[in-house]
Amino acid sequence: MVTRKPSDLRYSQVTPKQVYLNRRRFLAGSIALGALAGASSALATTKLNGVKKSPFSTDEQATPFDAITHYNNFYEFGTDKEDPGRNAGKFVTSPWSVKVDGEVAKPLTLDLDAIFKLAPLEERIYRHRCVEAWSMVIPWIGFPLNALLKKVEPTSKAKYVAFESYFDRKQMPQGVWAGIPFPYVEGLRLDEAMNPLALLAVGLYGETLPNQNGAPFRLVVPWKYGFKSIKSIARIRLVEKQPPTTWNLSAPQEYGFYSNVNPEVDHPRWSQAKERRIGEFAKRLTVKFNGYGSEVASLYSGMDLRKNY
Ligand SMILES: Nc1nc2c(c(=O)[nH]1)N[C@H]1C(S)=C(S)[C@@H](COP(=O)(O)O)O[C@H]1N2
Ligand SMILES: [Mo]
Repeated sequence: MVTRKPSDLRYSQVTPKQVYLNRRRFLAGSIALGALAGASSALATTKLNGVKKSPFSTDEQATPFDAITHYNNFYEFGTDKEDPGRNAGKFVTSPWSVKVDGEVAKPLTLDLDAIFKLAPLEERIYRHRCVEAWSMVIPWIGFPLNALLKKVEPTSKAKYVAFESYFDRKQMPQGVWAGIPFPYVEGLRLDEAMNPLALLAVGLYGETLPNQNGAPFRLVVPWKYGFKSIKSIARIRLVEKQPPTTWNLSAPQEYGFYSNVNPEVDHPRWSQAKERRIGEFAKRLTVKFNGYGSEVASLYSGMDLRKNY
């Protein structure tokens, strides 16, 4: 199912393509497809050019494309892992507009073209650890969130960044049954948001984001549980006070604002000590800050991470 005509795509680093089958052949040849690999319908994605490799990438084996795109949490499109892949195909992500305002000197409204041109695109192969105790390795394409934040010039009052996902109950009818409020909202402390690891992703595996992964652009915060990585962002606000976050609103005793990956602090209903890497059988030990401690641990020095879970 093709949801975007190549003629709709004018952003500079994108070239229209019908090489989906070539990509599928490439993947089948280079990666042993895991048990989750299924027949995937054609995705309306577009190849991204001029992407440079990042030193922040892990050299761990990337999770197969089919698992990354058919084992998703995107509750607006349903709560089963296969629902987003099934239901998000017709989600309209072009044209798109995102407002960046609040405590900033230079508020901005970005269209798709401006988003893709904001900063040089990098491939960042990151570990992803979901709070549900599974993990993946995902070859994202994007640019540091701090490139956008520097553009809008946060004022001295700006202490947090608040994010809001797009929500349209007509396009996301399955959201009614999700049991969480929409639009989905998330937040970071400004210094967390400025950390070079925090990424705004516009693609994965060399192409624009499939809708189920948060097209046209989403946050990726690799040292935090996956729910912090908010999808299909429509609004970004720099604010003075800690903003509300969807999972904390829904179950505050289970999900805090920080949500750093931490094997020492269990979820009240299950252990966080281990994780299942999608495609693997034996469980792995979960690493504090998802293995990114040398880059981010200093953000939390002096904080009690049991209280600030
Ligand atoms: N808008 C929105 N963003 C979201 C979610 C969601 O339900 N809605 N789920 C979160 C969770 S729990 C995870 S694990 C990741 C999953 O991202 P992926 O499907 O690209 O792996 O998205 C996060 N971002
Ligand atoms: Mo998650």
